Amino acid sequence: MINLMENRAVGLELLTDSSDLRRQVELAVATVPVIDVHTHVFPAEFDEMFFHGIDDLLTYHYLIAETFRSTDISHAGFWEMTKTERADLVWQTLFVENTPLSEAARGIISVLEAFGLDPRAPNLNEARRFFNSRDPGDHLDRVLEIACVSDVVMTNDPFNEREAIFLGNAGTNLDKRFHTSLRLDALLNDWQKTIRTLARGGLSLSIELSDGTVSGLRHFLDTWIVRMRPLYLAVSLPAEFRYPEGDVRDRLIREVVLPTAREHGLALALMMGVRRAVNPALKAAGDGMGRADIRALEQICAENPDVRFLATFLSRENQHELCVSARKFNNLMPFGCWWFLNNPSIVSEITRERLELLGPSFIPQHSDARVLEQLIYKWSHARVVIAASLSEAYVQLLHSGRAVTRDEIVRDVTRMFSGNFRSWVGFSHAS
Ligand code: RAT
Ligand code: ZN
Repeated sequence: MINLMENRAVGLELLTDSSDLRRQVELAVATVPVIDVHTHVFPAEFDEMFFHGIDDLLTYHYLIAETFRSTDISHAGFWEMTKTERADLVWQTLFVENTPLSEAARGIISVLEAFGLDPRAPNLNEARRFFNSRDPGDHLDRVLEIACVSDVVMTNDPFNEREAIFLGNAGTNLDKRFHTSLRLDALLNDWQKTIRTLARGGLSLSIELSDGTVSGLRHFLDTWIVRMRPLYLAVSLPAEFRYPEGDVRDRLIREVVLPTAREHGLALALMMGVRRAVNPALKAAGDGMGRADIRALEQICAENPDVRFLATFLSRENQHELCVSARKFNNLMPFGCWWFLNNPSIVSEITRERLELLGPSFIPQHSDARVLEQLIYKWSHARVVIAASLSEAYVQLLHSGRAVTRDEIVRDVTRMFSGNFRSWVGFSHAS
């Protein structure tokens, strides 16, 4: 009882010494659980989509792109190899023959370190033995515990015939820590192919979007929303995306996606600035990026004040304008430092920029993890940078004359790590 009272009193004390302040910020950022709002991680029930262990970690597309920069192997030769052979090649190239200096390579070191595995091992024997010996359930618990992640939002595509089977089967019996988001890329970026996919499932649609097609698509989404219970709808959009545009995508957004979001009270995540298949020979590692048009996002936000938008941009050049747009539209929530931005130098810059323009009213990071254990490094690396950026903001505040307490720090971090997302998508603690 006395301890509890003392603890409460400590939480209310003003932190007037900048080293104490930094320590408290580091502690809060390291220990407040985070909701990972955008990942490609799946639980074991998703079978072949459940990626985990050293071979999946090393054959991550970020590392494949880097491997091609330091070896002479042809693209064709690489894709002919088995996953085990590819993992061996990546290890040999990036970790044995070279120093793993890049962010994605250092991530592997952080994961090995978390499990006490040798980061200088000459081969993958020890790591393979270790990951193969783990009980899947215990391992998942341990990974989430080390990463201090309370909830994981998957990326779920009901337009993908294989995934739809798992999604249909998983229903509402999923591990309670995993949540769905409904991805609309197939609909909005690959309309002609998607028509053919849906036709195989018995849905006959017209390419020029007749009224019947619009209602057929609305019904398709309604059905999947009931089945999947997604926390939000999401789409990635090319750097060239313009709005209004007068093309099929524009009509699909206006007539299918936005009315669906509105009717179900779902937020729509817009992930802008990707350029798919810049180098198709690299397959999943071949996408690039470009500067997107912030005016498209502003127009969507202005036309739909009753819909909440989550937004992230892939280009560094769009980050400042995203902050400014969020100041103009309170139905816009910036989130994460996406993909090629997820490097400490850029995360630091973006986080500081967001704190300066938006205070705590944004979601600092998502992991985009594809392989379970990546949650460990993506979050430990992000936390270091977020803590430093946040400390800097509190120290500046202190110098201006306003000290904060430990409880206030925890309140702010909790808001950024889970509260903003919870209130944005209406995700309560109980669900
Ligand atoms: O970060 C990634 O792994 C990318 O390949 C994409 O998945 C991107 O995050 C996306 O969601 O489109
Ligand atoms: Zn992603």
